[in-house]
Amino acid sequence: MERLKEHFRTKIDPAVKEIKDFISEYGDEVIGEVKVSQVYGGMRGITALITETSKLDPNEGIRFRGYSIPELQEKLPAYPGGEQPLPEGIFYLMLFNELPDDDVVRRVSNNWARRATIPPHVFKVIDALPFHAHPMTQFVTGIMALRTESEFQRAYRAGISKSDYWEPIYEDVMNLIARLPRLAAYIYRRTYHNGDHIEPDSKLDWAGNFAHMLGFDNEEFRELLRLYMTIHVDHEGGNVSAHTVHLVGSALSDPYLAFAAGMNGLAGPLHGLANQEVIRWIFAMRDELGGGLPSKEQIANYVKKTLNDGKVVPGFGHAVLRKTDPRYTAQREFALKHMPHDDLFQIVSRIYEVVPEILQSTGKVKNPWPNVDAHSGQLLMHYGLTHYDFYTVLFGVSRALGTLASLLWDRALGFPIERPGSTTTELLKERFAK
Ligand code: CMX
Repeated sequence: MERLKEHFRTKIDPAVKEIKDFISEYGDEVIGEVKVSQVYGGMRGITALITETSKLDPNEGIRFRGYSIPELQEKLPAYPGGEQPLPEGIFYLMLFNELPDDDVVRRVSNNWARRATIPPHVFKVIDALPFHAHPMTQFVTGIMALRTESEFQRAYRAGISKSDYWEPIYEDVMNLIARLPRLAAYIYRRTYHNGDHIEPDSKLDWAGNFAHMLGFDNEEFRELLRLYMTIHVDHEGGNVSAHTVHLVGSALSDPYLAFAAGMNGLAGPLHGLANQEVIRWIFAMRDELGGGLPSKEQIANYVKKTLNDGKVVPGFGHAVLRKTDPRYTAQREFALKHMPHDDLFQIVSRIYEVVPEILQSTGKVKNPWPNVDAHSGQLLMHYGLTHYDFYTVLFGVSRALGTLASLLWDRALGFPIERPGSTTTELLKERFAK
């Protein structure tokens, strides 16, 4: 058994025991109440999931196994000569609850590089789609085509015992993560570069190689992609993509099925698709105003028009966060360091100065501050990744690391099929009329 897998195996029994003991001691304790308004309101504020990999605080933002983004930028290994954390490191931290050193991160990198080959039929399936199929459609289709490789599906058919589920799930999780950059790069080059594909460079790290296969061999862009792939990994368990992967996986659907389902959720404009919507919205504003750097007043008028038209301002607001998203801040710092005079960065900064006050003045938006998607497109645009319909695929590749690390733990811990109850308005009315 490979070292990483063996290491994971040693973690399972103590974790199972810890949770069993905890439930037997505190299983009847109450951790919250559920109001009628929450049941109608998208279950906001109800804690009903266990997700060990990360936790979101409304004011502080995300922490991965207890570490904030600035802490991880300091503590996680970087590429030689680089500054940004390597996504291999945050994956290791989320999975093992241990900070990795350079050696460990290299081992994860090499492990994924060994697993990265995609069978030819996957490319044929993608090639059967029209070029105008949205990149997220192509991405999910590719993941589903890759399902022929699922070790869990094979093992289950052969009659695997419950206690061994984690082993083929581990293989599927590692294989899928390893293959996603190649899949995503294939879609990008097929759709926007006449199918002029670029072979992987297995000497590079996972994100560096991804940048290379996309066609960006500039070291600064690689650093951006390492940061991007690190900050988008996970946002605790209740967001649509993470929750979907967990939910679908709970039916013992293998990681390919579960992750594809999560990606269908990420492709919604209120979730991951917001990163492309931000750029579309900014460009539409710029076009309407005739180009250049819009004034604060012009931006304010455009925001008000967006709201009056019954639309959302993409990149702003959040179901849990109540302050500026630290993932936004990390990207803003990258921009301040590498491209402070970039035109689009000037616009993004100005939007940040104008939007919160207007959203606040509506009296209904609970969080007027920018989220991760308000900034990511600007950074990609700067380096020439201008096809914004592709942006959610990048988000998705990163989101695999957190959701699949969680899924592996779900199976290792033997979590049951998810099945909350539902009720009807009539029943609720009867209950409270009494
Ligand atoms: N622009 C306009 N209206 C907004 C808004 C925004 N950015 N954010 C919230 N609102 C509105 C809601 O639509 C809702 O209106 P109604 O009462 O008329 O239905 C009201 O304010 C209250 O919503 P909320 O409780 O503040 O926010 P929710 O938890 O319901 O929704 C989110 C959260 C992210 C879907 C919402 O803020 C939004 O639509 N933002 C814009 C899209 C976006 O950036 N999504 C990306 C989020 C991060 C990610 O997952 O990638």
